[in-house]
Amino acid sequence: MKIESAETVVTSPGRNFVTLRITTTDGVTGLGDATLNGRELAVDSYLRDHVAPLLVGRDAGRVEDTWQYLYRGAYWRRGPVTMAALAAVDMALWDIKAKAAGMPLYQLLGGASRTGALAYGHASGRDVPELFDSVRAHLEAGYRAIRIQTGIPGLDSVYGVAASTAGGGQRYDYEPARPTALPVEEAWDTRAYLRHVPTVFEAVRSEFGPELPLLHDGHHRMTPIQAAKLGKALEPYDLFWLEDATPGEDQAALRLIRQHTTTPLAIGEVFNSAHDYTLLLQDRLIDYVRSAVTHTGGITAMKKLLDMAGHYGAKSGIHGPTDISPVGMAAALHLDIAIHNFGIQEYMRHTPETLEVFRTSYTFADGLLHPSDTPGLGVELDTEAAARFPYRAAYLPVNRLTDGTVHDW
Ligand code: GCO
Ligand code: MG
Repeated sequence: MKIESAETVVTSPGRNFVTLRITTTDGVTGLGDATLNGRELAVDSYLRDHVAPLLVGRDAGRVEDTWQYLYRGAYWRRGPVTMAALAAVDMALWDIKAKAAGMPLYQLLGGASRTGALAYGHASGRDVPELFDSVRAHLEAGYRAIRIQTGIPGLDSVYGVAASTAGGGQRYDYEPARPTALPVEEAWDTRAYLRHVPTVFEAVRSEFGPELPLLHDGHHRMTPIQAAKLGKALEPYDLFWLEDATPGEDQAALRLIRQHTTTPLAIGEVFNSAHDYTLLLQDRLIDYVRSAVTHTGGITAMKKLLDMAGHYGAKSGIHGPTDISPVGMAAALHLDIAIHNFGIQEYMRHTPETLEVFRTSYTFADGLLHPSDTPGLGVELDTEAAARFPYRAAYLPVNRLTDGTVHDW
């Protein structure tokens, strides 16, 4: 079975997605997610201009060989654009292999290790009462683990807080990449944040009790010592994890945080290679691996990364915001079900428009996600629907301290 064509589809049903569709000489098609929020067209070009010509005529069954060919063969390796492109090829080839075998992908990854994947949703509110409403709505929607983010007194708009609570917060519609000519600029004050967050967790624990797994995302904004202080302050509230406490490229920062707190640590959504985790795993500085299948070279690379994490007692927490397309989400779910060291899966529901373009078959019930038993990844792309939603340039916000200094967003 040879690759006959490899085309990209860029569509914007509410937000931008880049999808690779590979077709074989036998007429089997496979899909891969290549979405890199705010830099979509760079990956589209990488795939169209540099990768697709290399794929045509290759044996579609040689997944590992194709991965190595594109990774080592490019000479220039790693980086978010390269690894998102590679991920899309890898997902599409696994999709084809599993469809050809007549099996859901997780069967080819070793079969099911569990009955479903525990998912967490994003509750948020501009203040605590609004946050409580959002937590309640998530519980009603079936979530059994919840991420908590709130507005900070004195700051106008803050990462992770839905601009609109329409729909009672049941569908979290926070989409930070806005279709504007220039990125929106937000203002940030870490000291105000550090004072406020423990009071929010105190309120949530007293309202919702000790059982509910609670998560929080620091979104790269703290220094190591600030993160250590927050981790310590949050210990009484028994977090499932504190995510991205410090900027991703500073691996040694996690050692300092670790020395001060027993709050579990998660990091990695901006990483794109298993090599980014070497120190973190070997020195046991983190508890959860946050990479996205889409940004870390696909299923082949993620399986190896998660197996390596397992050797060091770390678990998976695969990145799953709405900028991961339903194709990338399905790839995550097949891994979640198959691997031994599963931790949790992030799950923000896609908009109805997105689900019109991507026909999914995975399901969510009783707090658990289930990949379907449809052969392959279990997602189909409706290209006619995709064409109705043309690409719109969009940027993620830029963050500044209140004195104007550019800060991590
Ligand atoms: C998360 C992430 C996302 C990112 C987004 C940027 O934990 O879900 O932090 O919300 O901000 O992926 O494109
Ligand atoms: Mg995050």
